[in-house]
Amino acid sequence: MSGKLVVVSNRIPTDAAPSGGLVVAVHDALEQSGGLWVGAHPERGGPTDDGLTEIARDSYTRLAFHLSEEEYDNYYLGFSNSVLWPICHGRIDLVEIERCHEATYLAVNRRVARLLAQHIEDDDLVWIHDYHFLPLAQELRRLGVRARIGFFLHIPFPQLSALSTLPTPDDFARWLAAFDLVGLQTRRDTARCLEMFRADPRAEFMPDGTVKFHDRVLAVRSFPIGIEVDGFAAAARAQQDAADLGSDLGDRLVIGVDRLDYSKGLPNRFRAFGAFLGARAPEDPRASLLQIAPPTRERVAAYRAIRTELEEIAGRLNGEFATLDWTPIRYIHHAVERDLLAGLYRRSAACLVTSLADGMNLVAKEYVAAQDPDDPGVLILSRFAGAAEDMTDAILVNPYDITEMADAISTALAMPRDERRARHEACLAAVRDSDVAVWADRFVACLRACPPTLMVGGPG
Ligand code: GDG
Repeated sequence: MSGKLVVVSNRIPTDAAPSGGLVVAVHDALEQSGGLWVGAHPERGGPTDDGLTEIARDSYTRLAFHLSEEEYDNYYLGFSNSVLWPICHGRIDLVEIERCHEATYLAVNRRVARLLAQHIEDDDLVWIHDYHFLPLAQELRRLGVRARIGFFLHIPFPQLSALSTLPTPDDFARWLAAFDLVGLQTRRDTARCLEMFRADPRAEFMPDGTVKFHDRVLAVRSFPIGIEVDGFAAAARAQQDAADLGSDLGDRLVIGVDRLDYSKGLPNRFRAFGAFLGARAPEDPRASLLQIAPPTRERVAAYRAIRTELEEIAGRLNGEFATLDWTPIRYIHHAVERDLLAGLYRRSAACLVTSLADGMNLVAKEYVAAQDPDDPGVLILSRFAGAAEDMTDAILVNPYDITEMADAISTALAMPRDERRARHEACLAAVRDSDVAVWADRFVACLRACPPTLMVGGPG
């Protein structure tokens, strides 16, 4: 019998009843096991070396570590989001290497390990989330932690060649080898991770598919993340008429919802919508693109650049195609409330997900869950999103091919109802298979099944 579950993630919910699929799934898993959730304090500048601050305690406890402004800049915006994020998303041209960013990233992980280790018993299960904490297991092992430690990477596993961009490329494999279980979004990511170990002379493959790295053995598996399907569908039904969108959005709505991130392929999406508008005959129905793109990481230059680029494209296309009573692109640069979003998905005849690289993409799953099964809209989905691996009945597109995406918009808007229903049914089955509660249970069960760690330490 295992002890408690300990979860570590960069963001930690501060409200009593957290919302959002992943947060709810982790919350439920913790409630069952009476565990501990540790993350960065939402307010910066608190005492950085003074233990963990309790944020909430009910059926489980939430504890936060503090980041100074400088640590936030170097660890979060710097190494995490200006080195690891672009490397994992195949944008090594955007990598910004600064020695002090790397040093702070390692120092924050070392400190979190020290604060965390006091709370971990040998029979606990420790579940660490995402690229902010790649070296955390190695640091915990150095402190003698013997508990099983699992890692889930929410973003794509980097291509082998991109890893060479890291200041010390060999670190990546060593960091991962300190975990007992490495979970990835897709089979493709799993293959990439195994390819990295195969190319590493320090690694050896065991007959059962696990990887032996010095004196440790780790399992690498895919756990495709999903959403809370029934809850999201119910919100969409309840909210479908909630917002008055005005009359200038035309007859058909095409929706896009993304954090304003260069990995989401927004400029090409806008260009494709422009190409679709350019090919439209005057008697064709008017379609509008409703793009919701809340800002993120705005202090990183690449994020400011993408915002300017999009505003320019949207302005140009509206200038060219708008009429007095029709705005073809409505671009909203702030967050929309979650239930309202569910209703907007349901009202949209098509959804555009055009990521150039994406671990999974939950928007694709939310759109499918939100549809009326009798008269569903059509999902247009990038082949480069993890979601495309199992949602093969969406219209799959190459996000670098503007003409193909423009044609996909026309095809989606003209698609007969029978075909829409058949595609939706198949996509919905895939979304149900990866329901987020099932995802969390699968990961925790797999971690629990890992053989206990016998040797502590290993490669320094
Ligand atoms: C990372 C990986 C992986 C967006 N705008 C608003 C809003 N959102 C919500 C969406 C969706 C979530 O944010 C975005 O999730 P994605 O999966 O699409 O993308 P990332 O944020 O990049 O997430 C990704 C994910 O982790 C989980 O593992 O799938 O590949 O990159 O839920 O609905 N929500 C609200 N208002 C908005 O304006 N309420």
